Amino acid sequence: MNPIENFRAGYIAVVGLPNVGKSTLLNRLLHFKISIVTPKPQTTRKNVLGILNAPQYQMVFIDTPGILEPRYTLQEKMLKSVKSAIADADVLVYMVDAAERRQAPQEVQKQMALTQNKAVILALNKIDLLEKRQLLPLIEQYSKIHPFKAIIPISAEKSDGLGQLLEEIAKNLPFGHPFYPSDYLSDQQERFFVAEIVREKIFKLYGEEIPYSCHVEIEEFREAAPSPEEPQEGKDYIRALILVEKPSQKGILIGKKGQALKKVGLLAREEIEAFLGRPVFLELFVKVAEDWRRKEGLLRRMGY
Ligand SMILES: Nc1nc2c(ncn2[C@@H]2O[C@H](COP(=O)(O)OP(=O)(O)OP(=O)(O)O)[C@@H](O)[C@H]2O)c(=O)[nH]1
Ligand SMILES: [Mg+2]
Repeated sequence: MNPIENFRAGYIAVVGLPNVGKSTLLNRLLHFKISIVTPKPQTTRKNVLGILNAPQYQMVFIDTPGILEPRYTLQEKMLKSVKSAIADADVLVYMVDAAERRQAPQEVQKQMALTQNKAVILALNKIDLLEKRQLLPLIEQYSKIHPFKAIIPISAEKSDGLGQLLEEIAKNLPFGHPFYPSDYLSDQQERFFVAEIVREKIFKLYGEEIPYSCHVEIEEFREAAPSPEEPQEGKDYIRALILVEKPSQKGILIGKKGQALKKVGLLAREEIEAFLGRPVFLELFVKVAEDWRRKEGLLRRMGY
């Protein structure tokens, strides 16, 4: 028998409004923290690819930025990423926060305009915040607004309902060869994940303004050089540059006597070490790049 007859492979875009739990889902499905998660909306800014391999399928998930009405160039780029992920996908997992009233079925119906006639599985997330009796009527309402392939209540956070979701995704994938070697988890490089970890700590440690005005990039990533002249012998050296939009933000980010930034560095280093499985020496620098979120050229250079 042709092996392709029983192996499925395809792209699954995970899409939805900001903060509904898309990145959390990806991390739980892959059993690995591939995409950063924070309580703040608009955490994810670029598509993140995560590959789930099983004997019967290869699922290539694309975590996307939350869908929003763009107010500046960075947000336009974020929405473009969502649309390109949808265009590339064989199946969409459209996620809503079932506990959030703004995600009522009529609202979700409007968002279906974005789905480009793809097969859509509706994931009703955060059901851990609902009472059981609320669920059935909700499913019934959603079922009337779009011909979903399935409506699956889940709790990404508690890994509840994910088996059923995977089953449904698998059913809707085309038969075919895998796209990536079976030991691949993502196509991004270590640098990307390291920068994202730093950004996550900034999202978690600061209020409203700072997280959104920060961009993080890795300027230097040097693997440990076992030389006696090397001051940080035995550790990778990572220099991360944090760009902010205004001088005042630089001050807040750094904090009194550098204490605030130090905390970012400490938390980020711990997580980077766990991620890489080896010790690192992490240095953080802050620079002002006036209004970078609105500058096409800068954004392009930043990979948006
Ligand atoms: N109670 C509950 N909280 C959840 C669940 N899934 C995610 N969350 C929380 O919701 C918040 C947002 O989660 P993310 O995974 O960052 O959401 P996202 O959709 O990727 O957000 P953006 O990247 O901003 O679009 C975080 O605080 C998560 O811990 C869930 O099943 N139950
Ligand atoms: Mg996200």
